[in-house]
Amino acid sequence: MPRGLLGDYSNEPTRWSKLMTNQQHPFNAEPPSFLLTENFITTSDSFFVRNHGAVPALDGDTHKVHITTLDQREVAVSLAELRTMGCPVTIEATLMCAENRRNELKAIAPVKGVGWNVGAVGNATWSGIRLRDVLLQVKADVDDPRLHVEFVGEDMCEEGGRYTVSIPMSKAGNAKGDVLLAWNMNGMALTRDHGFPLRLIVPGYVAARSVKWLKRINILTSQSPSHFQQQQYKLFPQFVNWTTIDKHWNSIAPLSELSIQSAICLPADNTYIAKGSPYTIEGYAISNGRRITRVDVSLNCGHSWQCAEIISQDDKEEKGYDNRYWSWTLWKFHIEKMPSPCSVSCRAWDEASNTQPESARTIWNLRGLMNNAWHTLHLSPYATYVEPALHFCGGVHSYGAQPPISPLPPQEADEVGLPLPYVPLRKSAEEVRVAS
Ligand SMILES: Nc1nc2c(c(=O)[nH]1)N[C@H]1C(S)=C(S)[C@@H](COP(=O)(O)O)O[C@H]1N2
Ligand SMILES: [Mo]
Repeated sequence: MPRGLLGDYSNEPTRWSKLMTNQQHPFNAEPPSFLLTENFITTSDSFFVRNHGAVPALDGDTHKVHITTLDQREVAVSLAELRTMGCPVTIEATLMCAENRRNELKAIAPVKGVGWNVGAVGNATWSGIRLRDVLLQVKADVDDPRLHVEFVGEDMCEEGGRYTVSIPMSKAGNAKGDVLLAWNMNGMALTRDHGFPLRLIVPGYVAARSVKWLKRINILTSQSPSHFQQQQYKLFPQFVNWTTIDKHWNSIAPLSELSIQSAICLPADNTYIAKGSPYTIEGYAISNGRRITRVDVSLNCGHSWQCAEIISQDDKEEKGYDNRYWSWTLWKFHIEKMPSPCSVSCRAWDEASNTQPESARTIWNLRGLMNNAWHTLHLSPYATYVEPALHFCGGVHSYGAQPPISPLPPQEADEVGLPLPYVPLRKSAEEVRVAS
């Protein structure tokens, strides 16, 4: 089989050994959580990788992007030509996969797909030109909110066909949408895993829309009909299962903007911290471009909260009242005397006073997407525990692809009065008091 075709993984790039592999083929990996908060800008090597097929081997000198307009004109532009189609810009933006924190949903009831801890997120600088400039050059009507722009990657995906999605023109052609055709990540040419030689960056949207190895741009009058737009990244209600899903594909909107999210990166879950010792908890928070105004931390399952300290936030540019805080916010919370064993929870707030739901159980969905529940860790009373991140560095852990398994059928769910098998995630105040 020639290289780079479906199922042929013989020409994958070399990867950083500390990435934790969630799936080998196609490659899906995230950094150990404690590395995420080390830097405001995530290094390209430690940035999570979410691939749907083998990584294409492309030549930046000969690569062309094909643009098809509404009236079916097609232009093929080389990367050198593309660079002259607009002013070069650099933005800082966080990419977060809609599958981030899927493992917590898997722990509640089976979910189809690769498992992720809290690391399917990273913040980088991206340099390129604005998509709007290119759309204007090909005379697309950037002010027509009914239009959509479709993007096709070079990669052949295991799901079938090339990776293809779309975004609405109201984002693609918006001067303040900051959608980029990017060739650099953190000041260097994109690495192969992150889309060399050209990728789309759609800040504030689920990272599934930031198409890598960009091959085609098509102006459409409706959303892309592709599998990735119409099926893979949809948030279904809890009662939808794999038997009934066919009735629901059309009524559910594809994911677009991110919701508000925060997670604890340090310590890892189940870490042992000696009772009474000082400890500084760290984590990230991100919303869909809205500024994070506050992060709360609770040591008693949400019975009371304190405010974390913001350590870095995207404030270098004058943002005014535009919701363009595309980068994550990093925060820390110092505890003088750790009441170990205990639990630690976090939740973020943004400028629109959006905050996160209390429990992952209430937002479980069969694809395991968009888990933004309070992030709660349990700190172990035992000193023998090995931090999983260290334990698994470079190794493959066992969250491989899962067969489709249905949650409780709706009628059974009704009988128990709950949408899902009940897993008590919260301890009562009394249990917490007794344990500490
Ligand atoms: N061509 C192509 N683009 C793609 C993907 C892909 O598999 N192929 N995966 C998408 C998904 S689901 C995510 S989360 C991001 C991941 O970007 P990264 O691997 O650079 O972190 O790329 C998106 N763009
Ligand atoms: Mo994703």
